[in-house]
Amino acid sequence: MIQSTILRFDSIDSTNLEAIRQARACAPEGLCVVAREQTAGRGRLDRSWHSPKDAGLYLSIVLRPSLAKESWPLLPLMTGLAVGNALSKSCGLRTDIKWPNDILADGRKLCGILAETTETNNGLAAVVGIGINLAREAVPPELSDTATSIESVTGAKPDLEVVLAELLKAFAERYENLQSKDGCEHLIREWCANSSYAYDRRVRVSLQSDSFTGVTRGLESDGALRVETDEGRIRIVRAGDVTALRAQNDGSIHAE
Ligand code: BT5
Repeated sequence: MIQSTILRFDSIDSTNLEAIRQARACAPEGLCVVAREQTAGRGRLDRSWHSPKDAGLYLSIVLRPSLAKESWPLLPLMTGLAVGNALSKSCGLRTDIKWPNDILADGRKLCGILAETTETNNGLAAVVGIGINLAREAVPPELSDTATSIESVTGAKPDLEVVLAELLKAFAERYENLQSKDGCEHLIREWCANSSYAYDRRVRVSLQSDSFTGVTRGLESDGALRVETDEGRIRIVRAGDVTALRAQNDGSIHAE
């Protein structure tokens, strides 16, 4: 099982960038970078992650997975499950997962996950970054409709160290399971059982240059989302944003 050495920073540009720098400098698997604040926290597709001081848990883990390359996209899905386990244990919180890996509470985003790969002298490494909103201040006013924090949901800001310890434990267990025999199939089943988005959810899928609506129909073996379009065709989504839609009595469709 991976043992995490924790490297702590008061302030850093991005824990993912630091973990990538460490991986290139031969950091061992399991190295975990944690920062009290990020000055250039990153989301997917060059988006930013709001990371004010002491309001969230910002961390990134260096991995050197023994998995076929086509299964590496399962790493962020596995991380989403680990976050769910950790928040349940440390805060008694029930969460949902929106494909690919937003952790939601009361339908709002509580945690984001960013997985990246980098070439190193020891082979290709993966870096998995996790941002969890602990306190209300983690959520900027302009995101208050779509984002939330543990403090907003439970009424109390949790102890960062308790959440971190549970997270590293859950992560190590799930990572070991993923790399065991039938680990990938097992992960897909677990993910589908823990996400209200896996099956029969009406969604809008926004791709870089296109968007369409349809109903979710489970995951492919590499974690891609299957969506049945309104024309009855199955589309496989490997990169994109998903928004839940609800049907109105008049037949029109609105974002939830
Ligand atoms: C993500 O991207 O959700 C991945 C976020 C990963 C953040 C962690 S923090 C530790 C590590 N180091 C990093 O530099 N990053 C990782 P995406 O799905 O693209 O969502 C980004 C969008 O979420 C933004 O465009 C905002 O709309 C929204 N957002 C930004 N900050 C947020 C926050 N604190 N809470 C909720 N939503 C936020």
